[in-house]
Amino acid sequence: MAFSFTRQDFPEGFMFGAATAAYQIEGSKFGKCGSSHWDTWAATPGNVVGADDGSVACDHYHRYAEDLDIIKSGGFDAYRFSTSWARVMPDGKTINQDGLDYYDRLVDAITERGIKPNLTLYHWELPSAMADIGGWMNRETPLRFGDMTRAVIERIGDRVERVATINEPWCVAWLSHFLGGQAPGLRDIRAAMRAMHHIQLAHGTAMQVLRDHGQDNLGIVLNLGHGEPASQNADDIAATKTFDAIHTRWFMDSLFKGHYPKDMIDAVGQHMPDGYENDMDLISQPLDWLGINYYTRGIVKAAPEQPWPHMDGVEGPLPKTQMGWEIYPEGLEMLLKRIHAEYTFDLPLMVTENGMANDDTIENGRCDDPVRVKYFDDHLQAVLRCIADGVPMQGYFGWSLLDNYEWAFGYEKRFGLVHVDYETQVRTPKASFEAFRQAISTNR
Ligand code: GCO
Repeated sequence: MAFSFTRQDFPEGFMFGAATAAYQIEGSKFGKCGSSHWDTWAATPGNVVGADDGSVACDHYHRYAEDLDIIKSGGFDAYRFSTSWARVMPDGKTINQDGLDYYDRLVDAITERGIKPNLTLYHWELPSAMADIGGWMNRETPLRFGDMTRAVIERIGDRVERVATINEPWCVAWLSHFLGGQAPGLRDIRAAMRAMHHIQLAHGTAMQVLRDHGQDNLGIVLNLGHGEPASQNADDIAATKTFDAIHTRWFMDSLFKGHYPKDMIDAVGQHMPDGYENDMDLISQPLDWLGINYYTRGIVKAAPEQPWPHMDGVEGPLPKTQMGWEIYPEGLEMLLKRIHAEYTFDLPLMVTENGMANDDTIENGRCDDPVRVKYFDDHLQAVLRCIADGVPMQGYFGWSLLDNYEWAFGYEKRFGLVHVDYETQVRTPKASFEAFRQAISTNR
């Protein structure tokens, strides 16, 4: 099972990487890591499949050298990882030296293998101590995130290739405070709007700390929504515009135009924190690149009988992954071309996450995942079409290096290029990993 492309089909210097996140793979019970809001949310019955948490996960805390050897064996250029705030500052403000020591060892081990460390500062690992004061509903939290940023970048900033401030602010704020799908599991428009601003303020605050520290390769990672109307009737088209405001324009307008979208402020601006307008310059300071996470499209229909946003999702007809997400590579192409044309222009773009969950099994020591090989091939062909159209694509990261803790779905959804037996922690590279190795480890 091979891809239809090789590294030679991509521009010189295009980066192929594998991505993970701290809480999903490290093992939060190791290394004096503190409690996070994921530990407590998972402990509450009904929130997470099997009430699973990240206390052990893939034991990357102890097995990172083996995992980095796997990345190297695949010919990948880069490793995207995150630093857990709960590990660096268990009480939200006091440095845990064991935590910084771990990330120091990790970055050295990455660079020793000739791999580029791509750091994400926040991938949802909020210390319980910060949750205690209201988490992203409280303006204090983004300000304290600046302190965590400073602690991390002072320790490993000299060796990382690039830094992303926040992973998926839409998930941090909307999914977690309006839809209730992730920790802290709130379903409240006022909580959501305050979090939607404060997570952007956290980005701006961290950017300032990073620039003051001389960092010059900075970005943010967004899971923008590619929404399509369920029909061409006016209500569905209007609902899709609202979907677009919540999933895409809220972030892109604030980051690149210095204001939030008027239609959303008109609808729910009364729930915004006082004085938010004063933060917009900090939020919209220049980036060096933008990361886009893409998995599938959203199909939107009007729900006028419901309160704002007056919309519902619709299940689409296309083949789906283990998550129930449609496989739709065309959406990636449309999203990247739109972002390039409307917002980013010459700013380098990266696909910082793309991949699929599949009910992978080991048969005779092998893990064949032809559906994932085709998924990656089709989405990387979409990236090639964007490049051919002049979109400055700088890299692509497969999600994920390892099967791991898939948040509210626990460990039953397998996204890895590498299969993990959670009983034995044995890693087995899948056919999709081998397809990458064949395609990208070829010397130019
Ligand atoms: C995300 C997160 C990842 C998920 C992956 C699959 O994009 O939601 O960055 O942590 O595990 O996307 O849902």
